[in-house]
Amino acid sequence: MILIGRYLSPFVRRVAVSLQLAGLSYEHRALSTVDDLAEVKKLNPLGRVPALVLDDGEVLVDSNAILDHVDEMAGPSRALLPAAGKPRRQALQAVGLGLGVLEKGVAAVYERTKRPKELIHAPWRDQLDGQVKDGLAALERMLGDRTWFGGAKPNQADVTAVVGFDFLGRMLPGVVEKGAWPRLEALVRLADALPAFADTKPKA
Ligand SMILES: N[C@@H](CCC(=O)N[C@@H](CS)C(=O)NCC(=O)O)C(=O)O
Repeated sequence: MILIGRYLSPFVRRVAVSLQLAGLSYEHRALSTVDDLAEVKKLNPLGRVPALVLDDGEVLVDSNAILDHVDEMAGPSRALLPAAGKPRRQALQAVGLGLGVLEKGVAAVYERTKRPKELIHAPWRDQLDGQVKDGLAALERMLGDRTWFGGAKPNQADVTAVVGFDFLGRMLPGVVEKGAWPRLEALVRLADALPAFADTKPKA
């Protein structure tokens, strides 16, 4: 199978990390939605990444839908979302919060980078920044004193929190300031020691 998109995208990276943690091999095609838009659109009419091209040519888009299939391919012992009950509910809550923070962070980046300077709407930008900070604080509380959200080993809540926090620190350094979320920082350090995270980490 072929994973489409650059690891700079946290949505692409969460799929890449998940495939690697599940021990599934894939080819990586680092297409950009800016430079390779026409090619990306052949796979996803929205012109977004990630896309995952399966061996029979079927194309999956949207990281959540892709990860559902990754878990199915991985099987119950390696799936990154717990199968049922409270552990599954809790993991899905943390994933939902992590993705929400990421969406707000991406909107905050676009507010700064996609508009002419005089059209940046400061109250909206500040609201987005506040939502990012409040969401990270909630994630930090949710993690609490645990090493991983997943307990003894990383689950999908960890993958999403790590790639999301890493991305936001890189793209919004003035908002996601160093030292403000020590537990999430420790989670990233722990993850960086694993090949699945280290091999997909964008260069600084
Ligand atoms: N909900 C989607 C979001 C994917 C997404 O926003 N990808 C970004 C890359 S970080 C993208 O392709 N942006 C280009 C665009 O939306 O025009 C997912 O989880 O896969």
